[in-house]
Amino acid sequence: MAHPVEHASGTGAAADLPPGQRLQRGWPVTHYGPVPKFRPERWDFRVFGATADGEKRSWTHEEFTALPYATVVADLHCVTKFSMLGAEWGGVPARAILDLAPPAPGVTHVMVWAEYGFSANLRLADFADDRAIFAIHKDGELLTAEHGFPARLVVPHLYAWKGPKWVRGVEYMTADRRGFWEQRGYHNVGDPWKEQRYSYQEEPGDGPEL
Ligand SMILES: Nc1nc2c(c(=O)[nH]1)N[C@H]1C(S)=C(S)[C@@H](COP(=O)(O)O)O[C@H]1N2
Ligand SMILES: [Mo]
Repeated sequence: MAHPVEHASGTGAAADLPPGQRLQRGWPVTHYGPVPKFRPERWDFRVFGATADGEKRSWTHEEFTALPYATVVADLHCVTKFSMLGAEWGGVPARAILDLAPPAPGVTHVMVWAEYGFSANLRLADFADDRAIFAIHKDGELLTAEHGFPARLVVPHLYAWKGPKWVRGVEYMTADRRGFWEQRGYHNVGDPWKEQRYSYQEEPGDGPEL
């Protein structure tokens, strides 16, 4: 079932910057490791873990691009302090994945998986946010390889590392577990408006023991 996503107002004004962030001209490329080569015939997007019916789901690239589509205007805030404002992301809302492959009632968190084993954990509520989207396009153009083609997650209200580029699937979890950067010193929640950059800032309840 298609789920409508509101167009949010991204004004691009510097006043919109979370604390400690600065505006970046252009769009830098930031990631760990090499840019994966996209092979459409080998690509799939999987949902696994604690699904409602106990079954896994997977979509081929062709099927994935035929899923419900929406656009969201949102900013990207890198924890290394640059922000890119007001991009229009087009793609498959995270909500659509939750509707098409529902999680079991006990699911509290998700792990979003990408090529080469990169991962980011999210609270289910953050993933289910109306503005979280598996972007395929930015400002009407297909993402380039270095920016995450064929799809990247964008979670506008969290730091950008919570949005894996080159995504391959989602694991539904009944307990929290740290993803790639969350195991390597970044905050388990990652709210830029609270400046939750590093794991040493975590408070009880923010994440599992390191
Ligand atoms: N697969 C993968 N996705 C990733 C990362 C990464 O290392 N690997 N880095 C994240 C970080 S820290 C940021 S700031 C953004 C950068 O996206 P960009 O290169 O399109 O600006 O991608 C995020 N997604
Ligand atoms: Mo980042």
